[in-house]
Amino acid sequence: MNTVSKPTIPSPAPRSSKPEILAEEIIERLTYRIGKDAKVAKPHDWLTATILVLRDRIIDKWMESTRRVYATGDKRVYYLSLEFLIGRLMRDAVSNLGLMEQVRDALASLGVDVSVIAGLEPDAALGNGGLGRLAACFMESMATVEVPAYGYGIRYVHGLFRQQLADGWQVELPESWLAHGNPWEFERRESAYEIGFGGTVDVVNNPEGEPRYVWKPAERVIAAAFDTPVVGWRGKRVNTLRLWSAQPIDPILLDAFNAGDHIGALRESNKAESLTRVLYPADATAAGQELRLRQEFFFSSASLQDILRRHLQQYDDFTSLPDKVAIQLNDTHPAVSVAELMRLLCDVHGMEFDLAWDITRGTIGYTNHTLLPEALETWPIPLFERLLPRHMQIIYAINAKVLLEARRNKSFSETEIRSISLIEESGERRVRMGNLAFVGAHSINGVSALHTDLMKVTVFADLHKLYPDRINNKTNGITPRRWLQQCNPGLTSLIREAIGDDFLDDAEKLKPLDKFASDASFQEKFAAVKRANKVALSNLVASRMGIKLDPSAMFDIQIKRIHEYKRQLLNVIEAVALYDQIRSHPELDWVPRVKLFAGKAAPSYHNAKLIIKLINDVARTINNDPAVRGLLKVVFVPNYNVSLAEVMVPAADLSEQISTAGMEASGTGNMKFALNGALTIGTLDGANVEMRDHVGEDNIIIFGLRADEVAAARADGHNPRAIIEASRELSQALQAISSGVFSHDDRNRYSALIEGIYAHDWFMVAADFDAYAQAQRDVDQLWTDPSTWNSKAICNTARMGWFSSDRTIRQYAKEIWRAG
Ligand code: T68
Repeated sequence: MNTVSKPTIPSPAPRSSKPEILAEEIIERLTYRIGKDAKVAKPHDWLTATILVLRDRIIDKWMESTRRVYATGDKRVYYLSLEFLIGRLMRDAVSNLGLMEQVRDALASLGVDVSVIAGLEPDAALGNGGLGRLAACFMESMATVEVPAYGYGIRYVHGLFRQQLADGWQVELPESWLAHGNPWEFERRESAYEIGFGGTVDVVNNPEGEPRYVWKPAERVIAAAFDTPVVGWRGKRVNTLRLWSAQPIDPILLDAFNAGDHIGALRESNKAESLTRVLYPADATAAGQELRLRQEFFFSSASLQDILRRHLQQYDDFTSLPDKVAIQLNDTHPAVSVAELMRLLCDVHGMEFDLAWDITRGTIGYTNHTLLPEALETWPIPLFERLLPRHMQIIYAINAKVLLEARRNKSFSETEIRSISLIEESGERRVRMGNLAFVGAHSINGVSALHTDLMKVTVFADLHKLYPDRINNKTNGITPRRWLQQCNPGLTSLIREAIGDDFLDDAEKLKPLDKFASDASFQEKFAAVKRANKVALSNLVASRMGIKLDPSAMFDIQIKRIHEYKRQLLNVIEAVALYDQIRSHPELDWVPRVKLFAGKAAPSYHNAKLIIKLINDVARTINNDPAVRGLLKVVFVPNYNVSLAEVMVPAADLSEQISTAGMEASGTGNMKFALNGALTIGTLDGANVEMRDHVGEDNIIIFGLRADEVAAARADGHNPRAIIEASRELSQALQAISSGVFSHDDRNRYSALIEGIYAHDWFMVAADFDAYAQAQRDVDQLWTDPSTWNSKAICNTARMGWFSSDRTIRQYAKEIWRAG
């Protein structure tokens, strides 16, 4: 043993944030870390140097946050998510550290424009849509409301694909956000774990108790940790986003290489690395492929091993786990964690099954994000058994326990018991991940009030009957730092002038802005900010697409994943109907509108891709028709991502939230737009319902069938053909589209798509069309009175504070995690 006593190591002096010092340090990093002379440095070199300087300011606070949770023994929250759609990080960090001006001045003194280099940062798209973006907002809010938290996910080499348009069709290109390195991340070599797949399970009988099971995996890979700091507002706390990367145990098989098998020598290595190479690009559908199950298990197991190691470092055993650890499963993607935590506790740490089960349920919470049947994950038993033989046994054991409980409770019918089972028995036998997550969690939450109510009567009706206290609601939220302060600095300054700074720390303190809704001079300033944001978006559209927009027209925006239930199709059919009206009635005073769309379609989702093409076909025809006289423009902006949303959201006058009622779990884009002073046209779906309650029904345009009416129409045999025949506008628009008016090169391109509306209209496009078109004309009417429009827009901003993700996180912390 080495007996030399440990020296006292001094901590580095805290960093100054004066612009002169920042500038000096930027030069220092540029020279010694990047190896570039300032004279020849390129904008991306300045960006990296600036990030490295900021990082140092974050590290001090990061270490302090880590020390604090060790000292206090506070509960830690672990957010397990296969997706984190974080976007760019520099502006977030600068703004939350309160260094906006200092960094701008420091760079200016070096002749560098901060906005130019900020635009070069890659947009980290480790997610598909709302679910991934929610995880990113939650990370920022957990740091802000000072919940000690870790996000756990996968460090995909390729995030969501880049979207290009080729003749109006979506084309997918790889996205390589790590291509030039990532100055935000730290590799943690000490935090690496072995993850197994396949193999066999040995049973060792134990005369003193339960038999011991030993899983002998056939394959193993290493999960290596990469940490990114997440800074809360005013730098209060810095939490960690830990992303796992798969690495081979043997990087190269030298024997094979030396024997001349150069490709075979790398086979293992390639196989390991392919595990975390790409994000699955489907949202709202279960991927169903083996690699996906491997990804799910890989990151669940690595995260749980890490959590248990950290717990044991600080506490004696795992009986305190539910008091010191909360694990939140973001949808069912990490649901295999239920079985893996059981395995680690029982097989690795020797705990008795029943105690492990209590601890597991005491620790895990599960958030459901969808009711869509095609999105509910199930895995074929043969696949599951082959890949995770021990987990399959554990799932059977859990299932036996749960079904026994249901059978003891005499009120359950055989049908109900079948629907509670973790195993789907009809047809091919499959493991139901939703049921596994439900029974393994003490809390199951939905993401809006309506969605939570529907969960109780649809997917989880029978499990809810068995465990009536578990389902609860946590309506989604968005971080007002990124989605107001950073993306809309003009509006932020205006609000500060009017009501002071309190709202910066508590979004619900936007309320006093209500008083200014009818103030004519404030309305003017509010409109001027909106106009400036519209000019900025117009410049972006002009430079990327060569299309000129008129910023005085109404900007009507629908941006989100392309999906039939989100009904971009309803929007574009209405555009066709309006086009028809404008040409038929040139004498009327049409309100000039720009209809903007953006969003990606899952590469395998045929109809979604066809809808993108339709929007582009319609856009070409309308935008080039002189008879329209510029009164209507349709634009599909390619490659929607977080950074594009940050420009489009502040520029919207009208926000389209028009999903078929009962199908959008919550929506979060809806909240971003309203906070930035857009009026919403929407159905009573997801969080739109609660938005109406908050902003007031005079300040939102609601139309269409409600969720119960949609269900009733579907059950009673809805007759879309009759509805279409009764609506001249709709039948003409559908006729035009399906007969090839917008697709001369392929007249039948849209016949099947439109035929679906006539035949079944599953998404209620025909059913809601007239109500939607009428609502749009009401919107036009409103637009002609700018003072009324602006006052409603101001009310939206003033009353949206409740939708801050700080509020959501406080509710999770209090009611689910009992932390913070
Ligand atoms: C979204 N879900 C909901 N899923 O659609 C949206 N799915 O209403 C809600 O606001 C949001 O979650 C946050 O709660 C998704 O975004 C996915 O992205 C997804 C990804 C893979 C597999 C299934």
